[in-house]
Amino acid sequence: MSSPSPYFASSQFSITSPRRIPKSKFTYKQLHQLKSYSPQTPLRVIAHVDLDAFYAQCETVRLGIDPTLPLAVQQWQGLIAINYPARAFGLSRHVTSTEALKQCPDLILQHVATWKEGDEKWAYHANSFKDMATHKVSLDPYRTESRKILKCIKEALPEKEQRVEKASIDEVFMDLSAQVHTILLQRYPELRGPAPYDDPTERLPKVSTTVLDWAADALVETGDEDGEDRDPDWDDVCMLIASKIVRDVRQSVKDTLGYTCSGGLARNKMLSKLGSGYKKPNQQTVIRNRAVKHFLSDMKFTKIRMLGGKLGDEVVAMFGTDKVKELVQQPLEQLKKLGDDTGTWLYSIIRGEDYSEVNPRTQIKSMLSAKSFRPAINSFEQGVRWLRIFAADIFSRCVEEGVLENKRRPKTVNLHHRQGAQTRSRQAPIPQGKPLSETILFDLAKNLLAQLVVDGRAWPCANLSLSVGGFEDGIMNNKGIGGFLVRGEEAKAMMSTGRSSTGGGEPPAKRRRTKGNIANFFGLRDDKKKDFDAARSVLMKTHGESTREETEDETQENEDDDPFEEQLEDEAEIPHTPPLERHSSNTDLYPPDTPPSAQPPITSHSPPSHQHEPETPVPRAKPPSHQQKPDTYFCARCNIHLPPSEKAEHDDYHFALDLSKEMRHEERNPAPPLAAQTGRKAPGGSKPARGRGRPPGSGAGRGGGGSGAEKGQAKLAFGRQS
Ligand code: DCP
Ligand code: CA
Repeated sequence: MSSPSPYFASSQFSITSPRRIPKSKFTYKQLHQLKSYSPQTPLRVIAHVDLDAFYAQCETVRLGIDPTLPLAVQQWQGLIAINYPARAFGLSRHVTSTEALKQCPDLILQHVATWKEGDEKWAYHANSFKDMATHKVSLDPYRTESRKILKCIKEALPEKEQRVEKASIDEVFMDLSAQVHTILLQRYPELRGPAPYDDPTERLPKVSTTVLDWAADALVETGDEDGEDRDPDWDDVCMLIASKIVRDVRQSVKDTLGYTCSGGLARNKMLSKLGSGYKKPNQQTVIRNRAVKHFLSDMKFTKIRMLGGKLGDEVVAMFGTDKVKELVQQPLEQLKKLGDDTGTWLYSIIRGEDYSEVNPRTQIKSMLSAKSFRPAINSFEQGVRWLRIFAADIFSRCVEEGVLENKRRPKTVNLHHRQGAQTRSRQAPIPQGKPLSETILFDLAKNLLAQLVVDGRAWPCANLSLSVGGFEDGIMNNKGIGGFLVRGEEAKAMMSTGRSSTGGGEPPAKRRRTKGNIANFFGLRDDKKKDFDAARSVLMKTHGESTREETEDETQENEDDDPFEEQLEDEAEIPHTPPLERHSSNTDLYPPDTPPSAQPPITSHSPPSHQHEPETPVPRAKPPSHQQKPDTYFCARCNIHLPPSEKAEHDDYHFALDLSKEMRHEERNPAPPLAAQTGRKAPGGSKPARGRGRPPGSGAGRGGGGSGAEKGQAKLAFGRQS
């Protein structure tokens, strides 16, 4: 709280008649909480700023085009951003470029920049909409503009009283509470000083002005008959002050960079975001506390953050409505059918309660480069070509993040692979002891793809995406030479990678591999074999020359057709984990039984990371302790790590393979009748003995199959489990 002020002496409070003077609804404590950005105060002011038709504006500004002309940004045949003059012709993201031109013949169509394989950098190519098969979209130009906008917004706010969160490429949240607090105290001296009787629960004096000038703001109505007649309180004044700040910020973006944006102001993030989308373009909307109930009541809850996707659909299906005003009729217990946390969160959010904080971390968390294939791609070689572009794309962005100067660097690399509704992913740590390079990224990515291919069912592939994550501040001081040795996890990253399988589509039970697939192992198809061999050789190469000879034999014998069963899980989503906070509302919007906001739901989940701890090949004599990690199964014959649940299938695969070798051998060198009569077994035992119930480690799965080709597997022993 501010130090005692001389102005306070003349305040309207006195010990003899403290309660007769009309007072504010808000307390000194709540005013004080503004200064520390507390989500608990109902005086809190959050703004959301969203660029209008962002990519379209980027192109308009870049090309110096008159912004009143209709323009759309094209990606292949589709439109991904449409400026407002073009929207006046009824254009939306759902139309193709051809249809759009019919609807608006003067439409300026600008294709996004693309990476062409082999090029050093993305570029704007003429007619690139025809190059879908060989080019990959680059959003770098928009990311660059996004960074400039963020910088501009921050510069328009006081350095010491700003809290800005980049929410997406063209959105930011700002918690203006502290800045508003300062301005409030400057402008209204009666608010300075300690609370009467030093009691922070004392009410603030009433606002001295009765009319607030909202300038050009779109003001959401209260819906109540006397809503506008009630005198302004300090929450209205806070909003007014913040509204001027947002107007100035928007003006600064326009003056400095030429972009228009829309703003929303309210007491929390959820409402402010709804506000910025309420009136567009180039406007700002204020949702005062007194207008929240009315504002939400006409709204579809599917427009609320986190309710736009699967969770929203689930709620609609369960309660048969998408309207807030109908859902608020449901008691908390009913909503808890969605789960306790989700139900409680939903109960609060549809009443306009959201206590999530504006997170000022604006640094990049991860980077992703992806491509959807139409038609799907069908070979390891094709996949690798795209990975080269992804690696170049991501690396160039890493360079901008200061990776070369070791300011920041990612820790993990992920490859996601989609086939129909099923997705799978592989993850590996990025070696930290040496400078990151495009080649390192590419090699890791290639290795991950090889893992997927060797595991089977990789083709046709509809989408591949490579991402790096876990960005950390780099260590700037010199490391000893030992720091640059690749070892432990890093060494493993270079050769074998972690595994996390995800999926979609069918429920897991349906996806279990049928026994009939064993038979498929015997059918060798040249194209598949070639593909499998290419992937295998990538994995083998990472083990160094000493193992290559032996593994080549093995590779030649590999005949793969869907050898492994996938352990499938739901497709990954970004987890939503707003802070857990409890709050007693000070507003009278809802009845007293409104529960405190509780833990918001985890509306989705990340796939469990089955990242396998690597075993280091150097020095072999002293393996890291995690070598024994029980949740991994390492196949020394393939040099890959698998979840234990896949061990049985994997052993089946080797069994089938060995059996097939055996049979071929027999075809070439027919066994004497006597041998046949002795019941000569396939390596590792007979089929019935090799079902799922067999003891781990039995049979051919660990190089114990007895075929000559596998002798050298002992040299790969660094990956063994025990
Ligand atoms: N974007 C995209 N594909 C989508 C949605 C968006 O490529 N399905 C890109 C293009 C948009 C940018 O993201 O310009 C920002 O998305 P918005 O949803 O904010 O849309 P706009 O900024 O284009 O329009 P608005 O004025 O409605 O915010
Ligand atoms: Ca936008």
